[in-house]
Amino acid sequence: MTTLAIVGATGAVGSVMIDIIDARESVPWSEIRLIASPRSAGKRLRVRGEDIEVVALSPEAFDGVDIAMFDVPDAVSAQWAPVAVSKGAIAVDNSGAFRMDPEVPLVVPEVNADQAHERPKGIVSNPNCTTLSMMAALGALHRAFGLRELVVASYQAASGAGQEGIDRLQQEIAAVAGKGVGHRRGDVAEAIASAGLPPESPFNAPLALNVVPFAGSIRDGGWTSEELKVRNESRKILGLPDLKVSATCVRVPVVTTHSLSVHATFDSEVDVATAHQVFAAQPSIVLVDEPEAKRFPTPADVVGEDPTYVGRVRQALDFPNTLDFFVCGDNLRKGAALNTYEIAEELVRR
Ligand code: 2RA
Repeated sequence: MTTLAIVGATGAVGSVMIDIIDARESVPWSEIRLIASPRSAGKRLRVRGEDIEVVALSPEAFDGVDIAMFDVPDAVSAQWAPVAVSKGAIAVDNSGAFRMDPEVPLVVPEVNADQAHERPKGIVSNPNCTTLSMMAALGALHRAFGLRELVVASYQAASGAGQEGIDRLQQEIAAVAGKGVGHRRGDVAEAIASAGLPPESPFNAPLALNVVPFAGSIRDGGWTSEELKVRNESRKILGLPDLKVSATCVRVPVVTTHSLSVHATFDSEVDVATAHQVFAAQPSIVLVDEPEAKRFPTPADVVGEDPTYVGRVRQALDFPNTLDFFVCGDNLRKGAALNTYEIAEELVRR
């Protein structure tokens, strides 16, 4: 008898968690409990053909729970994941509250599944979606060639900023569509303002017909929180505390699926054919790399998909032992709900 709880069940990622559970041929759970804020309590959601009532977050909500998957704001996780643990559950947390805690493993099952079983605080963290979108590919290459340096640029979807981000992008697109704007400085912003959208935006600049070189919040030295997460989380997941990492995180007008352009340098020699073999051997990667036939991954082809898509694999011309490639991963699935659920599956498997 194993009880799984979804905390944040009514949110964007919580809904994807339910979709993933629905799509599994079989599940190891005897009960699935849906937990959310008191505002959502009482709603009924269908999971594997059964109507389940959402219960309000409270200590009692964790009674009898074995594994609790959290997708809630950092402060809510910081407060409630330890409560779940005190009630006997293992918390699998998709917030930023515990990711860099040395006593909390940060797990991507195809890279470091074993670490899920060493959890002094009873909590396992799920990485940020930007890091996660490239981690299956990087983990596989690291095993083969030994990763030494990493330079990445992200192309992050609006849904990384939650439902508010999705709504804002859709409203901006509606505001500029058919207006013929984009030829004159400021005309995109004017069209958005004329449509009555508030000047405050989760993206700090127009996202429709634009790209925004800023995601997350500002930190020391001009780096953003997203860029530091890519650096710190990659080091922790790969077990490479001194890995050299430089990241630039950019928001693009895509609803869902983060992409990254990766420039990775290894200890040993690399070539495209061997890298292709490494990617092909990793079940969670789909290789789409036929540049002559104009076949490469794009976020529009990857949204709703579980695997990470990899393409444009090139041996760097001027950097020894270095590959350049492009990856796309659905930020709500592998980037959030799917990896969290795969951790829960790993925990129950042992
Ligand atoms: C973003 N990675 O894309 C963040 C969400 N956790 O905004």
